[in-house]
Amino acid sequence: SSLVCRIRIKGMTCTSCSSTVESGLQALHGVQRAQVALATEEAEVRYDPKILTYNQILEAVEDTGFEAILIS
Ligand code: 9UX
Repeated sequence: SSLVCRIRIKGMTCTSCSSTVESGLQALHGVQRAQVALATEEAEVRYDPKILTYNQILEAVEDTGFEAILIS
């Protein structure tokens, strides 16, 4: 089973920023798919809730140096 969450990410100013965030999310154990859109400042992440919580996903984004806020 999997869940999808959407996250607002603040502070990304170029495509390298969004690539860094996206790669970081994709490298997380339990993440099945991650897409980061620079223009909308949003990430969509499909993950296995048995392995990861959305709080851990937010923390992983913040560890890459950007502010992360859960949207849904
Ligand atoms: Mo682009 Mo982002 O030159 O931290 S990588 S601004």
